[in-house]
Amino acid sequence: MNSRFARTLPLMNDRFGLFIHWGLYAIPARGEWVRSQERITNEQYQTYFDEFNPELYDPRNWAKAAKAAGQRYAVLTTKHHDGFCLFDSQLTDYKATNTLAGRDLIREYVDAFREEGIKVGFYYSLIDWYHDDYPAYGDRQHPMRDNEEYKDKEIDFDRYLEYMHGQVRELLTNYGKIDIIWFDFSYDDMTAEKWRATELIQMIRSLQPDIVIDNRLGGNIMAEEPEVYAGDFFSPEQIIPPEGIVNTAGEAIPWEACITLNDHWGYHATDKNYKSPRQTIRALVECVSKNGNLLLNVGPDAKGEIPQESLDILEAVGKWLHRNGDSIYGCGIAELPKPEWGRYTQRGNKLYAHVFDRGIGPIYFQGLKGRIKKARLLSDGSELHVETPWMADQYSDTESGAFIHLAGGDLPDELDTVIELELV
Ligand code: H79
Repeated sequence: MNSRFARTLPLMNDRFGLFIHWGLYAIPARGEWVRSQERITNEQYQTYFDEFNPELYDPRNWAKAAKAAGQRYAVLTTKHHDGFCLFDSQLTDYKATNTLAGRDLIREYVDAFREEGIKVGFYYSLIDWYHDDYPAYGDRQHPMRDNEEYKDKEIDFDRYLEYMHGQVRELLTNYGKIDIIWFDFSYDDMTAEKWRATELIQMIRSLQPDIVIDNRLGGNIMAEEPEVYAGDFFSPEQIIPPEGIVNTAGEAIPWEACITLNDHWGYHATDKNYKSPRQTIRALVECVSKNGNLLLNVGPDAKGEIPQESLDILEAVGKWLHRNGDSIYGCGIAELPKPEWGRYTQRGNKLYAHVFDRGIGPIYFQGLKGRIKKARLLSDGSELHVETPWMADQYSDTESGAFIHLAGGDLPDELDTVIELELV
């Protein structure tokens, strides 16, 4: 990774974070895009502002769940596309402080996650469906995009930019050291200098020199000489890049896949299409094996609690990481190609074999003949033996490989069995 991304390195060692989408849309419980999909006006949406009363909101519970899951950073929606602010902004009345919650919910989030030693990130939506000066009619995302009443409305986009920049200033001034700012998102001509991105980045860097910024303000992070606002990491959504990410010069680019546990980011009452713990663990392994992070999303409900299904998955991943975290934290792409039976991750001379599918007989490691100093099962530390199966020397295609015997009929851990190989 080139020096341009030096700032991003600590976050990339963390590998696993918690994404939290929470706001007024938890009440209709049909996902965070409900306003746009159902063309809900500000007036109609106001009922949710009036009702918002998250009596069970205690971010210490969220932080404990994240900690137990093995997550080392978190990113929470300070404002999503609907414009509602969880923080006590001086620039709007459309904020949690003015709801029945009656307080700055971001303050408590920051305190709770810091308390658990988890890095703190802010999601901030560039798009704003509440602000009068954000383009509405004809904007393909906006709830009022085809509402004739909005057709001849005059807007002053500079006023929106002042508001948006001002809110970012508030967020990066009032809550101490912030580790990540996660902007969402540019589209069509709503990108880069439209956001006055150069100026915005200068302000952000001056307020928070070590903060890590995503690549959704626009620009091209893949370029050899990216714009100042092109971001610190690449941000694929709902997909793990097939080949990892390199720039046009072939250099590795830091990246983070954001993936939600069901099929919505915000709370959805009937979407029970959850990933399994096994899929989730393997997604994390896949990201790390390609030099990426996983930002895994939950959508707390209107009362402020993370759905039980999501908590169960987080807990299972945490149990696995408790024993197998050495194969994730600080690890990245391995020096060997992807093996037939699973994936590799690597940290220095420690190579981690994630065995997803063992077949029968010993497990074969192409290219590792004479290179394995020590092999053990990572989950319990027990040693494993490198062996030469009967007549193996007669197969020309196994000359450079090593075999390791793993006891038992099937894999010891059906989620992901990890063999730690100390290489010479
Ligand atoms: O905050 C989360 C999403 O709300 C936001 N980014 C993540 C992190 C986002 N989701 N989708 N998009 C951005 C891209 C836009 C997708 C759309 Fe659609 C397709 C908008 C309208 C059609 C998805 C499907 C949302 C509504 C239907």
